[in-house]
Amino acid sequence: MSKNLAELLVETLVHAGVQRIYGVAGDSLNGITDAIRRGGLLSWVHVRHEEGAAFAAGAEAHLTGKLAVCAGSCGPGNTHLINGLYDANRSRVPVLAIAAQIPSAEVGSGYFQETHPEITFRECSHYAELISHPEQMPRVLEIAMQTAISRRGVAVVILPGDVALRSAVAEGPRLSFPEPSPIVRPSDAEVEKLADLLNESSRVTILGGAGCAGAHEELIQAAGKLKSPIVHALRGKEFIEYDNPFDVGMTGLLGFASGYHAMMEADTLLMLGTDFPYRPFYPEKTKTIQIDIRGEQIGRRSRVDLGLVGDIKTTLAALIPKLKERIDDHHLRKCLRHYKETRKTLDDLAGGEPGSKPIHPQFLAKMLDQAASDDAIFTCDVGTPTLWAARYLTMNGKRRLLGSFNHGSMANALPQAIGAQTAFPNRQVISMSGDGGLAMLLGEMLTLRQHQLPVKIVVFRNDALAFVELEMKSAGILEFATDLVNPDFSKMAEAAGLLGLRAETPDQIRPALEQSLKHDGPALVEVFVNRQELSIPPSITLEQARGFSLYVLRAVLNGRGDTLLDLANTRTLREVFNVGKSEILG
Ligand SMILES: Cc1cc2nc3c(=O)[nH]c(=O)nc-3n(C[C@H](O)[C@H](O)[C@H](O)COP(=O)(O)OP(=O)(O)OC[C@H]3O[C@@H](n4cnc5c(N)ncnc54)[C@H](O)[C@@H]3O)c2cc1C
Ligand SMILES: Cc1ncc(C[n+]2csc(CCOP(=O)(O)OP(=O)(O)O)c2C)c(N)n1
Repeated sequence: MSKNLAELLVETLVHAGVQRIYGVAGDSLNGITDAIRRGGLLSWVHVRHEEGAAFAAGAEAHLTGKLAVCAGSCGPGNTHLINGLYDANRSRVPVLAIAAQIPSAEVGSGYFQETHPEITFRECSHYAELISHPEQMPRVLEIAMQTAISRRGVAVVILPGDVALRSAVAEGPRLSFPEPSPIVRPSDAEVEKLADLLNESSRVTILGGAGCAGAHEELIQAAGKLKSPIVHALRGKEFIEYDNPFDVGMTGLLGFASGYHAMMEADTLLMLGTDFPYRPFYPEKTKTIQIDIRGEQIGRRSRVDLGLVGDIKTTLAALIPKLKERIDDHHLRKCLRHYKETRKTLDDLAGGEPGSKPIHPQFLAKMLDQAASDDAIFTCDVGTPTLWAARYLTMNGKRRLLGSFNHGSMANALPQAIGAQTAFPNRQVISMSGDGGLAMLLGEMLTLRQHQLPVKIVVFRNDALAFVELEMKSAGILEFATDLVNPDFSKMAEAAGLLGLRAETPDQIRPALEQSLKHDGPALVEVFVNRQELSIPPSITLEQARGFSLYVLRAVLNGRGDTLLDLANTRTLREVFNVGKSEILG
């Protein structure tokens, strides 16, 4: 008997190196789940919400660089995937989504659960096509996989349940070649021009992003010759910050004053593999050079004087021999000094005395950073956990950091941890969860139990949507609709079969973290952190505040969360940021 399309689909995925599918089963997926069961070569990772499946697949793809797969049954089953798929697509990680469809004969009749995934997923994918005929398989599936891999994003294959059970025409997968790895760099003349511009400049600052992955050595060499400080955008943190004598921190509202000023004081800004989105944080008068593998990214965020298309590693390798060794390192030294001071200010905020309340979330983040293993994988929820991860986690080239940094969706951390732990069963995986974020996809705690995934959930419990409160305060709006009446998360965890622990004072944190990290199974540590903690942004000008609605800074807490400083009190801000009064928003 010939195989059916579902079997051919599974065979094609296995042939391409796919190891698992994250999803929730359903009638329209029965052919596929049954083929997985019978084939025994692909595993089915049963999650509790399809959004979790898409986030998990996105995390796997981010960490491995390889295609990861999720699936949802027809109608609501695959509609639930959508938010995680947006995230994967915007993070440019290769994810294939299998969207099952209602019986093919019913399409167009307004049938039970009928949706049109070709339309629904259009905006969050590079490819979304319906398989309605056996002749289309495996070609359409292979086009989808090739698209996800080569365009680094999401592709969706839509397959009606009945079509999945029809006999295949083709005997097996058609394509069999390793993923291409072309060398992409600007032309010799362009590299020459790039070198000339940099050699002529006297204060070069590098802004590096996720596109610097794998280019650490070249980045350090280039910065060494140029004597340039390196600022990173958040998605570049895991690739840039470690073993980096030129590191001056991050920029942006969650960033460091030193990162901000290093960019503002440069005469030439060299953007390497970054799409840092916040325009008010770019210098206006500086000469800007941008290098990106995607031409369409160039000039999106800032005016650019020289835009080049190339892979960062390859382009820097071609550039470095053409760079003159700069002698004057005044700009670099100044920025490094500033970084040291900024780092100290931030570290001072991460203190905690035994028995004293409240717990500063900075302290928790720092404890976590110290307790975690050398190759831990951290995920952080959108909300204040992103802030604390950005500022207090130390990267070392082996650790990884994932968030929903480009899409900015809450509830990302736990399902991303599921994908990370599934792909790397022997590594420590830590989800830095907000209490709002955790509750949003709380059911995924059960996935940990179901698959015995030893993920450690650390809950930053502040009984609020604290990041939103921060935004409200900054905009001069009274907090409203942000209270969270929370359960005892540690007891819920226990009830779900996880180890559940609590820390209510600073001295209880380290023992609880260590106990959870040693525990051979999933665990949750609930830590009561200060609700009113606010962060000090690097600098805010009137112009920037207009362009960046998150933070108008009408009110700023002093960083310890107990004293409200009016922004009119520019004296304090001047002390903190060392900037002139006219620069500060009144
Ligand atoms: C609540 C919240 C607050 C945030 N605040 C901040 C903040 O204050 N500061 C901050 O920095 N971020 C912040 N972020 C994250 C921010 O939204 C962006 O996600 C981040 O700045 C983008 O980082 P990136 O430029 O490294 O990555 P991306 O936006 O992913 O850009 C990477 C670029 O590199 C290119 N590229 C990829 N591979 C290569 C290659 N091999 N060679 C060349 N180019 C390549 C890509 O085409 C792309 O243009 C925040 C996020 C959240 C959720
Ligand atoms: C799906 C989704 N809904 C709403 C928002 C808006 N939002 C951003 S941060 C945040 C609060 C997050 O709260 P929590 O997880 O408790 O973390 P906290 O900031 O309190 O530490 C909200 C509601 C969002 N980004 N994503």
